[in-house]
Amino acid sequence: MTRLTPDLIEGVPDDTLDLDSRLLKMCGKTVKQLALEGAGVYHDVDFSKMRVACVPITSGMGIIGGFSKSVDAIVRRLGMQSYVTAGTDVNGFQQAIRDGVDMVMMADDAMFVAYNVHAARSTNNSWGTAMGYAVALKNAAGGIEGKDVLVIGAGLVGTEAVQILKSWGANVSVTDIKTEKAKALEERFGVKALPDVEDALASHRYILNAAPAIFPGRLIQEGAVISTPGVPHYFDEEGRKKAKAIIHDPLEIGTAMMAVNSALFSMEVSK
Ligand code: PYL
Repeated sequence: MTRLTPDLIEGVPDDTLDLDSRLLKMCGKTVKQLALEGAGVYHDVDFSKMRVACVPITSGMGIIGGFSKSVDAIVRRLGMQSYVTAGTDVNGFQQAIRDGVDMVMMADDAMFVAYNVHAARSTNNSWGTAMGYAVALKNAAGGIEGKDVLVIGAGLVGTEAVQILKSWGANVSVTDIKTEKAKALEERFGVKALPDVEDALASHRYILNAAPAIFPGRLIQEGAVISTPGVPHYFDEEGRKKAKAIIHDPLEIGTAMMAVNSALFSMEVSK
């Protein structure tokens, strides 16, 4: 998973991306509605009683400036109560537990989890990002069953996305510059591995791009629907003109998906 940098997430706390209005235009849903749908819930849920602590983690490459503040803001936009602990690492985790929170959110260089204290269960960001962007793609495409869908990137997010899209009845192909990684998913999940990334992209209308790659507009189909959590994120003018929708944000959709899914572990909600 590509490591975020402060400049990529600086707009998240104040939602300068205005993500909901962009998603409503492309998918007809808000971030919260997409996250609820990813958790199998098709009605609104009041999360105002959910208390969340975001714990900064200093291990490995350390704190990313603005990361905990961004997670805190995303969770608040879902209607949950949230704060960033004064302490970091185990100290911060202990503070959260002593405060009696319902959920702890924290990330090291390899894993970002939403841990539900009552259910003693967590949801991670790889699944959350894959699910969130798959739900966005399904809505922007007006349904995905029976449609040809390409997943670019056979990493942690792509591997989850392949399974999710296949479970919805899409005809899933997967491609990766490391062809053996795509082949491994073909063997594991019965999807189709395509050896050439550029050919694969040029021959698909519905795409979930989970790779840290930038693609020239000449490869984008007219009317393409591209759900793309990958960072760095960039599409040239030709690509932006040809695509019907390009769904992207640096952190919010994946974080909202994992927070909603984990919160629901300990809530009685009709599905
Ligand atoms: C979770 C993000 C989504 C994309 N890449 C992932 C990433 O950058 N992970 C590293 C997160 C480190 C956070 C740091 C802190 O500030 O607590 N340990």
